[in-house]
Amino acid sequence: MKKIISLVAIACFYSSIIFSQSLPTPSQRQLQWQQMETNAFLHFTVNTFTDKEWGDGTESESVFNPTKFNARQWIKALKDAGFKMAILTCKHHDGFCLWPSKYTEHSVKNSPWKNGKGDVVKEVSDACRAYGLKFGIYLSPWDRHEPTYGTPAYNIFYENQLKELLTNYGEISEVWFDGAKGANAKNMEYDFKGYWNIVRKLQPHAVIFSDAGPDIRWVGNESGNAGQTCWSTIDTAGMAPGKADAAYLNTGDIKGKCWMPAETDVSIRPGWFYHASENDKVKTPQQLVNLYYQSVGRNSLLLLNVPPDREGLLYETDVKNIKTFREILNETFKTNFAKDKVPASLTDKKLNTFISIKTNKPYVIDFKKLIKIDRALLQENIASGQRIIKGLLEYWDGKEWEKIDDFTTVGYKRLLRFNIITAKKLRVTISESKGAAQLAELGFFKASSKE
Ligand code: FUL
Repeated sequence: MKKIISLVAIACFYSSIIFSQSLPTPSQRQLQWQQMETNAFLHFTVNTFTDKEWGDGTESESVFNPTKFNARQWIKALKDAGFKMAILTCKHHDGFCLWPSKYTEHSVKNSPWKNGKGDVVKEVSDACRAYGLKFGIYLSPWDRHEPTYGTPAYNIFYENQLKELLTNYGEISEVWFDGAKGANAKNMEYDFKGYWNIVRKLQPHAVIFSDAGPDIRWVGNESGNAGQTCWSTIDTAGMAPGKADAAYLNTGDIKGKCWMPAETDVSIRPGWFYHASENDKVKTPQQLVNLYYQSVGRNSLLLLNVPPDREGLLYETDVKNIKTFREILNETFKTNFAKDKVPASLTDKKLNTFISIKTNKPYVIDFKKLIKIDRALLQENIASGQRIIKGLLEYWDGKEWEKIDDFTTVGYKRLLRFNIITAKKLRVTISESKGAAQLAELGFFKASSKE
């Protein structure tokens, strides 16, 4: 564990010196990742057929038989719903591999599906390419089937599997290292440093997720809630996958020296895997919209799990709800009332065109006519670091300035939801910031009635 901690700490120390005089800043891959906003998780394995959440590794390969398997149906549905990447559980804790790995017999090659000739990883990665989505992999370190688990030989086994996935399936854009491990699991000292080196070498553009980064951190819960205050910076001392302070990860750290934005992973269903008994518990489009505000709207990224069913298809309710979710968001954010009322750089949807705002110098937007709004959007030019600590949004009621809402961190994106107000003028005041704030985008909207 010590090795991992020092690897992350050294990387952060150097990046803070190289990229900025004082503030930590994102790497290119982190910057690109954050702007994807909504990605999808695909949990699929023997559990789908045994109705479990955690398989114990004794499942027979014969249970895996998705009779109508169609990865293109999954990815088309995700594409239509605006998701930018799909991350597949290539191997979950049960050890069953969705690709015909050379290193184990516990895989699709011994299942009845396509007479053992199928490869889910290939079909999903091909479908992603066909529909223009990025593709990411989840390879559970905790493996309840593999006999070498608990010995140093397991690290070699794991690295071999990682290499198969990183070399045979084209571009991989995210690698998800799950820290989960059952309370009674065998002791196992994972060589995370070695795993991460392999990712860097074979897929240098991929972001690496774990509780403790090194690129992306966990948000600290599985309910879809980034902190109201959410810094993209943390300090990784004492942290490792499976060993992290959830509350600290949730808010990040204003003083953190390491740029490591939070990813909010949450399932569209109560469980991570498909269970027919949960078909009437699929989150509604409105609940999904709430998740968007609570994650992307708080400087995080939403990784929404949409698990395929036993036939090997995304279930109709899930498909319908993600589609409506996107339609609602598109409608809400269609008309920005700030357009043409503020410098073009604030509404051009580019982070690197911005205006500098000094603290406690209110920035006034005069619409010259009455407008009705109930949503606000702020974005920082995070390439120069995350600066805004605190701010205030007010409207002119004809006599004086009235508070609409106050906020803490902005970072990549801050969305504010408030009761509808009618006003001719608004003003934004940044009351605390690490130097001048670099405001990249500003928006005021009237929410869709379907929210
Ligand atoms: C957890 C796992 O134990 C769950 O099964 C799921 O994969 C979730 C995303 O991560 O740690």
